[in-house]
Amino acid sequence: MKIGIVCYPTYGGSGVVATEIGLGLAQRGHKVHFITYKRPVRLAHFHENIFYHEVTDAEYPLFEYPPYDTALASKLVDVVNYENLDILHVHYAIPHAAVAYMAKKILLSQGRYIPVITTLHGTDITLVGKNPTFAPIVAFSINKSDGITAVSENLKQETYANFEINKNIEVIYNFIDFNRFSRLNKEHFKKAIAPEGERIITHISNFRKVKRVDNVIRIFKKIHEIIPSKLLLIGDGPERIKLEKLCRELELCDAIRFLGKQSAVEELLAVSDLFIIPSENESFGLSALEAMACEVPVISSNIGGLPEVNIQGVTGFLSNPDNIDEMAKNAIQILAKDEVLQQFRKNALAQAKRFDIDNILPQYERYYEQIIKTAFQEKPMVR
Ligand code: GMT
Repeated sequence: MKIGIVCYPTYGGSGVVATEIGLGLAQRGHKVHFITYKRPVRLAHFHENIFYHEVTDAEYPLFEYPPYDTALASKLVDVVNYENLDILHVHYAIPHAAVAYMAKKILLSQGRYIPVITTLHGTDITLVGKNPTFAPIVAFSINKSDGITAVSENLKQETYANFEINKNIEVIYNFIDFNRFSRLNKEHFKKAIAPEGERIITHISNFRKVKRVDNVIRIFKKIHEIIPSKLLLIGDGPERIKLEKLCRELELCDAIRFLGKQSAVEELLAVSDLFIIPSENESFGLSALEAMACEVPVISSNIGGLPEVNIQGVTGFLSNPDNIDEMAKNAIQILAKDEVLQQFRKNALAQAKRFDIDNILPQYERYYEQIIKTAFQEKPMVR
Protein backbone atom coordinates (compact mmCIF):
# COMPACT_ATOMS: atom_id res chain seq x y z
CA MET A 1 0.00 0.00 0.00
CA LYS A 2 0.97 3.64 -0.39
CA ILE A 3 0.18 5.30 2.92
CA GLY A 4 0.23 8.97 3.90
CA ILE A 5 0.86 9.71 7.59
CA VAL A 6 0.11 13.07 9.19
CA CYS A 7 1.23 13.72 12.77
CA TYR A 8 2.89 16.14 15.17
CA PRO A 9 6.58 15.61 14.52
CA THR A 10 7.91 16.91 17.84
CA TYR A 11 8.40 15.03 21.13
CA GLY A 12 5.13 13.56 22.41
CA GLY A 13 3.29 10.29 22.39
CA SER A 14 1.13 10.66 19.29
CA GLY A 15 4.03 11.68 17.02
CA VAL A 16 6.17 8.84 18.34
CA VAL A 17 3.43 6.27 17.77
CA ALA A 18 2.70 7.64 14.26
CA THR A 19 6.38 7.53 13.30
CA GLU A 20 6.86 4.01 14.63
CA ILE A 21 3.78 2.81 12.70
CA GLY A 22 5.23 4.34 9.53
CA LEU A 23 8.69 2.85 10.11
CA GLY A 24 7.19 -0.56 10.87
CA LEU A 25 4.97 -0.50 7.77
CA ALA A 26 7.93 0.55 5.62
CA GLN A 27 9.86 -2.49 6.93
CA ARG A 28 6.93 -4.63 5.86
CA GLY A 29 7.22 -3.32 2.29
CA HIS A 30 4.67 -0.49 2.21
CA LYS A 31 5.55 2.93 0.81
CA VAL A 32 5.07 5.45 3.61
CA HIS A 33 4.81 9.21 3.08
CA PHE A 34 5.10 11.45 6.14
CA ILE A 35 3.48 14.86 5.70
CA THR A 36 4.43 17.19 8.57
CA TYR A 37 5.86 20.63 9.29
CA LYS A 38 9.18 19.20 10.53
CA ARG A 39 10.98 15.88 10.10
CA PRO A 40 9.68 13.60 12.90
CA VAL A 41 12.36 13.10 15.55
CA ARG A 42 12.43 9.33 15.23
CA LEU A 43 12.73 9.49 11.42
CA ALA A 44 16.46 9.87 11.54
CA HIS A 45 17.71 7.36 8.94
CA PHE A 46 17.25 6.71 5.25
CA HIS A 47 14.85 3.94 4.29
CA GLU A 48 13.97 3.16 0.69
CA ASN A 49 10.24 3.01 1.49
CA ILE A 50 10.03 6.20 3.54
CA PHE A 51 9.27 9.61 2.00
CA TYR A 52 9.02 12.94 3.73
CA HIS A 53 7.03 15.96 2.56
CA GLU A 54 7.46 19.15 4.51
CA VAL A 55 4.56 21.56 4.93
CA THR A 56 5.97 25.06 4.61
CA ASP A 57 4.56 28.21 6.17
CA ALA A 58 3.02 30.78 3.86
CA GLU A 59 4.38 34.04 5.24
CA TYR A 60 2.55 37.23 4.45
CA PRO A 61 2.24 40.41 6.53
CA LEU A 62 -1.54 39.98 6.70
CA PHE A 63 -1.25 36.67 8.58
CA GLU A 64 -0.90 37.17 12.30
CA TYR A 65 -1.32 33.37 12.51
CA PRO A 66 0.16 31.63 9.43
CA PRO A 67 -2.67 29.38 8.09
CA TYR A 68 -1.01 26.00 8.72
CA ASP A 69 -4.24 24.04 8.28
CA THR A 70 -4.72 25.44 4.79
CA ALA A 71 -1.10 24.78 3.83
CA LEU A 72 -1.39 21.19 5.13
CA ALA A 73 -4.66 20.56 3.22
CA SER A 74 -3.05 21.77 -0.03
CA LYS A 75 0.00 19.60 0.61
CA LEU A 76 -2.19 16.57 1.20
CA VAL A 77 -4.00 17.13 -2.11
CA ASP A 78 -0.65 17.39 -3.86
CA VAL A 79 0.91 14.31 -2.25
CA VAL A 80 -2.19 12.10 -2.66
CA ASN A 81 -2.38 13.00 -6.37
CA TYR A 82 1.26 12.84 -7.32
CA GLU A 83 2.35 9.96 -5.11
CA ASN A 84 -0.87 8.08 -5.87
CA LEU A 85 -1.63 7.29 -2.22
CA ASP A 86 -4.15 4.60 -1.24
CA ILE A 87 -4.98 5.93 2.21
CA LEU A 88 -4.33 8.82 4.59
CA HIS A 89 -3.74 8.04 8.27
CA VAL A 90 -3.90 11.12 10.48
CA HIS A 91 -2.84 11.14 14.14
CA TYR A 92 -4.42 13.43 16.74
CA ALA A 93 -7.82 14.79 15.72
CA ILE A 94 -6.97 18.50 16.04
CA PRO A 95 -6.56 19.81 13.37
CA HIS A 96 -5.58 16.75 11.34
CA ALA A 97 -9.00 15.10 11.00
CA ALA A 98 -10.61 18.35 9.81
CA VAL A 99 -7.73 19.12 7.45
CA ALA A 100 -7.90 15.63 5.97
CA TYR A 101 -11.64 16.09 5.40
CA MET A 102 -10.95 19.32 3.52
CA ALA A 103 -8.30 17.60 1.37
CA LYS A 104 -10.68 14.71 0.75
CA LYS A 105 -13.38 17.09 -0.50
CA ILE A 106 -10.95 18.86 -2.83
CA LEU A 107 -9.76 15.52 -4.20
CA LEU A 108 -13.35 14.37 -4.66
CA SER A 109 -14.04 17.47 -6.74
CA GLN A 110 -11.18 16.26 -8.96
CA GLY A 111 -12.71 12.79 -9.25
CA ARG A 112 -10.51 11.00 -6.70
CA TYR A 113 -11.61 9.36 -3.43
CA ILE A 114 -9.03 9.09 -0.66
CA PRO A 115 -10.04 7.12 2.44
CA VAL A 116 -9.03 8.76 5.73
CA ILE A 117 -8.33 7.07 9.06
CA THR A 118 -8.11 9.21 12.21
CA THR A 119 -6.30 7.85 15.25
CA LEU A 120 -7.37 9.45 18.53
CA HIS A 121 -4.55 9.70 21.07
CA GLY A 122 -6.00 11.21 24.23
CA THR A 123 -5.89 14.92 24.88
CA ASP A 124 -7.43 15.51 21.42
CA ILE A 125 -10.58 14.10 23.10
CA THR A 126 -10.26 14.36 26.87
CA LEU A 127 -8.64 17.79 27.27
CA VAL A 128 -8.35 20.00 24.19
CA GLY A 129 -10.99 18.28 22.07
CA LYS A 130 -13.92 18.75 24.40
CA ASN A 131 -13.09 22.43 24.91
CA PRO A 132 -15.93 24.40 23.20
CA THR A 133 -13.30 26.12 21.00
CA PHE A 134 -12.76 22.85 19.15
CA ALA A 135 -15.61 20.47 20.09
CA PRO A 136 -17.93 20.99 17.07
CA ILE A 137 -15.15 20.48 14.52
CA VAL A 138 -13.71 17.49 16.41
CA ALA A 139 -17.08 15.68 16.42
CA PHE A 140 -17.77 16.59 12.79
CA SER A 141 -14.40 15.54 11.44
CA ILE A 142 -14.31 12.28 13.42
CA ASN A 143 -17.72 11.38 11.96
CA LYS A 144 -16.43 12.23 8.47
CA SER A 145 -13.39 9.94 8.77
CA ASP A 146 -13.70 6.62 6.92
CA GLY A 147 -12.09 4.83 9.84
CA ILE A 148 -11.43 5.81 13.47
CA THR A 149 -9.08 4.14 15.90
CA ALA A 150 -8.43 4.82 19.59
CA VAL A 151 -5.33 3.77 21.51
CA SER A 152 -7.31 2.23 24.40
CA GLU A 153 -10.78 0.97 25.22
CA ASN A 154 -11.10 3.80 27.74
CA LEU A 155 -10.40 6.43 25.05
CA LYS A 156 -13.01 4.84 22.82
CA GLN A 157 -15.60 5.09 25.62
CA GLU A 158 -14.54 8.68 26.44
CA THR A 159 -15.01 9.63 22.80
CA TYR A 160 -18.55 8.24 22.74
CA ALA A 161 -19.30 9.89 26.09
CA ASN A 162 -18.06 13.34 25.03
CA PHE A 163 -19.19 13.56 21.41
CA GLU A 164 -22.07 12.34 19.29
CA ILE A 165 -20.21 9.81 17.22
CA ASN A 166 -22.20 7.71 14.79
CA LYS A 167 -19.40 5.41 13.67
CA ASN A 168 -17.56 2.42 15.04
CA ILE A 169 -14.27 3.17 16.78
CA GLU A 170 -11.69 0.41 16.53
CA VAL A 171 -9.34 -0.03 19.49
CA ILE A 172 -5.75 -0.61 18.34
CA TYR A 173 -3.44 -0.40 21.31
CA ASN A 174 -0.14 1.42 21.35
CA PHE A 175 2.81 -0.91 21.06
CA ILE A 176 6.44 -1.51 21.92
CA ASP A 177 9.46 -2.45 19.84
CA PHE A 178 11.51 -4.93 21.86
CA ASN A 179 14.49 -4.41 19.56
CA ARG A 180 14.82 -1.04 21.21
CA PHE A 181 13.14 -1.39 24.60
CA SER A 182 14.51 -4.29 26.62
CA ARG A 183 16.65 -4.55 29.71
CA LEU A 184 20.25 -3.75 28.78
CA ASN A 185 23.29 -4.15 30.95
CA LYS A 186 24.19 -0.59 31.92
CA GLU A 187 25.93 -1.22 35.25
CA HIS A 188 28.31 1.72 34.70
CA PHE A 189 25.30 4.08 34.47
CA LYS A 190 23.86 2.58 37.64
CA LYS A 191 27.09 3.15 39.53
CA ALA A 192 27.23 6.77 38.35
CA ILE A 193 23.64 7.52 39.36
CA ALA A 194 23.41 5.45 42.53
CA PRO A 195 26.96 4.84 43.82
CA GLU A 196 25.75 3.41 47.14
CA GLY A 197 23.44 0.91 45.44
CA GLU A 198 20.36 3.06 46.01
CA ARG A 199 17.12 2.13 44.22
CA ILE A 200 16.56 4.18 41.05
CA ILE A 201 13.09 5.59 40.46
CA THR A 202 12.21 7.18 37.13
CA HIS A 203 9.55 9.44 35.62
CA ILE A 204 9.40 10.45 31.95
CA SER A 205 6.97 12.99 30.52
CA ASN A 206 6.50 16.36 28.86
CA PHE A 207 6.14 17.99 32.32
CA ARG A 208 2.67 19.31 31.61
CA LYS A 209 0.26 19.89 34.51
CA VAL A 210 -1.78 16.83 33.57
CA LYS A 211 1.25 14.58 34.32
CA ARG A 212 1.34 15.65 38.03
CA VAL A 213 5.13 15.53 38.24
CA ASP A 214 4.77 17.46 41.54
CA ASN A 215 3.16 14.32 42.96
CA VAL A 216 6.04 12.20 41.63
CA ILE A 217 8.33 14.31 43.81
CA ARG A 218 6.01 14.09 46.84
CA ILE A 219 5.70 10.31 46.46
CA PHE A 220 9.47 10.07 46.11
CA LYS A 221 9.99 12.06 49.33
CA LYS A 222 8.04 9.43 51.27
CA ILE A 223 9.88 6.54 49.60
CA HIS A 224 13.24 8.23 50.20
CA GLU A 225 12.49 8.52 53.95
CA ILE A 226 12.36 4.70 54.14
CA ILE A 227 14.44 3.38 51.24
CA PRO A 228 17.80 4.77 50.01
CA SER A 229 16.86 5.95 46.53
CA LYS A 230 17.41 8.40 43.69
CA LEU A 231 14.83 9.96 41.38
CA LEU A 232 15.48 10.61 37.68
CA LEU A 233 13.15 13.14 36.07
CA ILE A 234 13.38 12.83 32.30
CA GLY A 235 11.76 15.26 29.87
CA ASP A 236 10.97 18.92 29.97
CA GLY A 237 8.00 21.24 29.79
CA PRO A 238 6.03 24.08 31.34
CA GLU A 239 6.10 22.76 34.94
CA ARG A 240 9.90 22.38 35.15
CA ILE A 241 10.69 25.59 37.07
CA LYS A 242 7.98 24.93 39.69
CA LEU A 243 9.28 21.39 40.08
CA GLU A 244 12.84 22.52 40.66
CA LYS A 245 11.52 24.91 43.32
CA LEU A 246 9.59 22.09 44.98
CA CYS A 247 12.74 19.93 45.14
CA ARG A 248 14.55 22.78 46.90
CA GLU A 249 11.69 23.35 49.37
CA LEU A 250 11.60 19.64 50.21
CA GLU A 251 15.42 19.55 50.47
CA LEU A 252 15.66 16.75 47.95
CA CYS A 253 18.08 18.29 45.45
CA ASP A 254 20.83 15.75 46.19
CA ALA A 255 18.52 12.83 45.50
CA ILE A 256 16.76 14.12 42.38
CA ARG A 257 18.29 14.66 38.94
CA PHE A 258 16.57 16.57 36.15
CA LEU A 259 17.93 15.05 32.96
CA GLY A 260 15.95 17.08 30.41
CA LYS A 261 14.88 15.57 27.09
CA GLN A 262 16.74 12.34 26.39
CA SER A 263 16.64 10.38 23.17
CA ALA A 264 17.99 7.06 24.53
CA VAL A 265 15.45 6.65 27.36
CA GLU A 266 15.84 2.86 27.14
CA GLU A 267 19.35 3.20 28.59
CA LEU A 268 17.97 5.00 31.65
CA LEU A 269 15.06 2.59 32.01
CA ALA A 270 17.64 -0.19 31.93
CA VAL A 271 18.97 0.96 35.31
CA SER A 272 15.57 1.82 36.84
CA ASP A 273 13.83 -0.11 39.60
CA LEU A 274 10.47 1.66 39.52
CA PHE A 275 8.52 3.98 37.21
CA ILE A 276 5.99 6.52 38.55
CA ILE A 277 3.20 8.02 36.43
CA PRO A 278 0.47 9.64 38.56
CA SER A 279 -1.26 11.53 35.67
CA GLU A 280 -4.69 13.13 36.05
CA ASN A 281 -5.49 12.02 32.51
CA GLU A 282 -3.77 9.38 30.39
CA SER A 283 -5.42 7.64 27.48
CA PHE A 284 -2.77 4.93 27.35
CA GLY A 285 0.56 5.80 28.99
CA LEU A 286 3.19 4.84 26.43
CA SER A 287 6.03 5.71 28.80
CA ALA A 288 4.68 3.18 31.34
CA LEU A 289 4.70 0.50 28.64
CA GLU A 290 8.27 1.42 27.66
CA ALA A 291 9.29 1.03 31.31
CA MET A 292 7.55 -2.34 31.59
CA ALA A 293 9.30 -3.60 28.45
CA CYS A 294 12.56 -2.79 30.27
CA GLU A 295 11.31 -4.86 33.25
CA VAL A 296 10.48 -1.85 35.40
CA PRO A 297 7.32 -2.10 37.59
CA VAL A 298 4.91 0.85 37.55
CA ILE A 299 3.18 2.94 40.19
CA SER A 300 0.42 4.78 38.34
CA SER A 301 -2.87 6.52 38.75
CA ASN A 302 -5.97 4.47 38.01
CA ILE A 303 -7.44 6.75 35.36
CA GLY A 304 -7.92 6.59 31.60
CA GLY A 305 -6.26 3.70 29.80
CA LEU A 306 -3.63 3.06 32.50
CA PRO A 307 -5.55 0.09 34.01
CA GLU A 308 -5.38 -1.56 30.56
CA VAL A 309 -1.57 -1.34 30.68
CA ASN A 310 -0.57 -1.59 34.36
CA ILE A 311 -2.19 -4.49 36.22
CA GLN A 312 -3.02 -3.99 39.90
CA GLY A 313 -0.75 -6.02 42.20
CA VAL A 314 0.88 -7.78 39.23
CA THR A 315 2.95 -5.31 37.19
CA GLY A 316 2.71 -2.55 39.81
CA PHE A 317 -0.08 -0.71 41.61
CA LEU A 318 -2.75 1.86 40.71
CA SER A 319 -4.27 4.57 42.95
CA ASN A 320 -6.34 7.73 42.69
CA PRO A 321 -4.12 10.45 41.15
CA ASP A 322 -3.81 12.40 44.41
CA ASN A 323 -3.35 9.47 46.76
CA ILE A 324 0.32 10.15 47.49
CA ASP A 325 0.39 8.06 50.69
CA GLU A 326 -0.96 4.96 49.00
CA MET A 327 1.36 5.29 45.99
CA ALA A 328 4.38 5.69 48.30
CA LYS A 329 3.30 2.72 50.44
CA ASN A 330 2.92 0.51 47.35
CA ALA A 331 6.25 1.68 45.94
CA ILE A 332 7.98 0.75 49.20
CA GLN A 333 6.31 -2.67 49.11
CA ILE A 334 7.84 -3.30 45.65
CA LEU A 335 11.27 -1.87 46.43
CA ALA A 336 11.88 -3.18 49.95
CA LYS A 337 12.75 -6.79 49.04
CA ASP A 338 14.77 -8.01 46.06
CA GLU A 339 12.55 -11.11 45.59
CA VAL A 340 9.41 -8.98 45.42
CA LEU A 341 11.00 -6.55 42.97
CA GLN A 342 12.17 -9.46 40.78
CA GLN A 343 8.65 -10.90 40.61
CA PHE A 344 7.17 -7.50 39.62
CA ARG A 345 9.90 -7.10 37.00
CA LYS A 346 9.03 -10.48 35.47
CA ASN A 347 5.32 -9.69 35.44
CA ALA A 348 5.91 -6.26 33.88
CA LEU A 349 7.82 -7.83 30.99
CA ALA A 350 5.16 -10.51 30.45
CA GLN A 351 2.40 -7.87 30.27
CA ALA A 352 4.47 -5.63 27.93
CA LYS A 353 4.79 -8.58 25.52
CA ARG A 354 1.03 -8.33 24.87
CA PHE A 355 1.76 -4.98 23.17
CA ASP A 356 4.61 -6.24 20.96
CA ILE A 357 4.77 -4.20 17.74
CA ASP A 358 4.74 -7.46 15.78
CA ASN A 359 1.22 -8.16 17.08
CA ILE A 360 -0.13 -4.63 16.70
CA LEU A 361 1.13 -3.57 13.25
CA PRO A 362 -0.79 -6.31 11.39
CA GLN A 363 -3.94 -4.93 13.06
CA TYR A 364 -3.30 -1.57 11.37
CA GLU A 365 -2.61 -3.29 8.04
CA ARG A 366 -5.88 -5.25 8.24
CA TYR A 367 -7.77 -2.13 9.24
CA TYR A 368 -6.34 -0.15 6.27
CA GLU A 369 -7.36 -2.95 3.88
CA GLN A 370 -10.85 -3.09 5.36
CA ILE A 371 -11.35 0.68 5.15
CA ILE A 372 -10.03 0.90 1.57
CA LYS A 373 -12.28 -2.00 0.52
CA THR A 374 -15.38 -0.53 2.15
CA ALA A 375 -14.69 2.96 0.79
CA PHE A 376 -14.48 1.71 -2.80
CA GLN A 377 -17.43 -0.66 -2.45
CA GLU A 378 -19.51 2.37 -1.50
CA LYS A 379 -17.96 4.67 -4.13
CA PRO A 380 -16.97 2.44 -7.06
CA MET A 381 -16.99 5.24 -9.64
CA VAL A 382 -14.13 7.28 -8.19
CA ARG A 383 -10.55 6.13 -7.94
O1 GMT B 1 0.20 13.78 26.84
C1 GMT B 1 1.17 13.40 26.18
O2 GMT B 1 2.11 12.79 26.66
C2 GMT B 1 1.22 13.68 24.73
C3 GMT B 1 0.07 13.06 24.02
C4 GMT B 1 0.30 13.16 22.54
O3 GMT B 1 -0.66 13.03 21.82
O4 GMT B 1 1.38 13.40 22.03
O5 GMT B 1 -0.07 11.72 24.50
C5 GMT B 1 -1.26 11.03 24.32
O6 GMT B 1 -0.97 10.06 23.32
C6 GMT B 1 -0.04 9.02 23.72
C7 GMT B 1 0.21 8.11 22.52
O7 GMT B 1 -0.97 7.52 22.06
C8 GMT B 1 -0.62 8.26 24.93
O8 GMT B 1 0.29 7.24 25.32
C9 GMT B 1 -0.82 9.25 26.08
O9 GMT B 1 -1.43 8.55 27.15
C10 GMT B 1 -1.73 10.40 25.64
N1 GMT B 1 -1.73 11.42 26.70
C11 GMT B 1 -2.84 11.69 27.44
O10 GMT B 1 -3.90 11.12 27.28
C12 GMT B 1 -2.65 12.74 28.48
